[in-house]
Formats: sequence, structure tokens, C-alpha cells
Amino acid sequence: MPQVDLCFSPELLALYHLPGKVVVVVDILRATSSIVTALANGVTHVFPVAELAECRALGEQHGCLTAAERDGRAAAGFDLGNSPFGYLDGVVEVKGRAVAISTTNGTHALRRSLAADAVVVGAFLNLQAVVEFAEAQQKDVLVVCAGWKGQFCLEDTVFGGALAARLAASGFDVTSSDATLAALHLWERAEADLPAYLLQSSHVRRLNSLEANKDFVFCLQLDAYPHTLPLWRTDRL
Ligand code: 3SL
Repeated sequence: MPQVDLCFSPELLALYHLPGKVVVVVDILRATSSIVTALANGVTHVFPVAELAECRALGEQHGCLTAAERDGRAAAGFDLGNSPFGYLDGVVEVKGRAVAISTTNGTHALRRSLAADAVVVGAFLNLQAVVEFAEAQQKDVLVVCAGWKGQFCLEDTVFGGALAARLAASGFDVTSSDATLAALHLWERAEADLPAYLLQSSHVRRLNSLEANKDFVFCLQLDAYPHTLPLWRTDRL
């Protein structure tokens, strides 16, 4: 029976064997939520890159839009920041365009996960799409939490618990890793009122101080985009 495991931070990835597995990269606030929102709203594909210079170069090379964030703020000189509303508010026309994206933690986590058999982007917004992909693959699943600068973060782990709960219902083993058990416990505590539970998290406090709290509420919607599955292919999602 395939297993579900969780890596709490990209800094711990060296402890995991990725070949043969499906990796689900998650950065609820906000990189993976924004990537899902982008692709659900007409963006053709996303180039997730670690460095700002690479993001800028891809913009020039492919004539695509660029989106970048550092320390929670939109980086200067790019078309978009890291708010999902950048793909919804119509200020920048995104439909039919590709976007190169670089963020503090999320795009790094993704680039460090590429040794897996398949790498997908997960968020509460597309939880069911991730569940259905994992069910179809029937391989071990590793949730890679982007965290914050190498440290554990609550909202990515709670997402891992939500995913594990759904995969348990379709026969995945969610009992052989303490990380998964911990994530399931957190999900059980959070599930009834996710925004209220996650108000405690350090990243929510960080976003609130940047007046990005509407992003927080948006990113916690379950299954708003149930058919959007960003899947890594060669150099893009
Ligand atoms: O670190 C990241 O990848 C970002 O998602 C962080 S923020 O939500 O834009 O602050």
C-alpha cells in the first residue's frame, strides 16, 4: 500500500529518497496558492525559479510575465508580486501569458524536489486535484513543506494533514511516519475553522503586518480550483 510522508522543511530533503515518489510541494502562504490561482485563471504555464536574476532573464528570453517576492513583499522591477489577487484583479492582463515566478521559499522548495518521479504543486485551493493525481499514480507521496527560511511552518503542515486524511480514505498508509501522524493531528484540530486556527501562525502575522490579510483568507479556501493540477514537465508547470 503506498505511503504518505511529510518533509517539514526543504532543509531536511537530503534525508529523503525522492526517486519513485510523487512529491507535492506546498507553500500555502502564498507561492503554491498563487501558482494554482494563476493556472486556474488563464496563465498558460509557470516557470518557477529560485533566483530573481533567473526570473528576470526568463522574462526577457520568453517574453513572459515575471512575478517575484522577497520577505513577503513584491520585489521591485517585476510585473507581479506573490499575491493570488495579481491573477484576478485585472491590473495586469494574465490570460494567455506564461509567468516566471521566484519566491523566498516556495519556488526553492520546488526546484529542490525535482529528483522525484513526479512533482506537483499543492494548495488548499486544489486539494482534490492533488488527491486524484496521487490516487491515479499509486506511488508513495512525499509532501514537501516550503516552510519559512528553513524553519517549520504551521499552514504547510496542516495542508499535509488534510491531504493525508483524504488519501487515508482511499487506502494510502498514513500511519508509518510520525511527521504524517503529527500533520493529521494538526488537521483534526484545524479542520472545523481553518482561518481561526491558522491566525496563530507566524506567517499570518507577517502577512497581516504587510496588509495582505485578504490573501490569507483566499488561500484557505478548500477546493476552489479542484481541477487545477500544476505538474512539473521538463522546465515548467
Ligand atoms: O516564501 C514564499 O515562497 C512566499 O510564498 C512567501 S509570501 O507569502 O509571499 O510572503
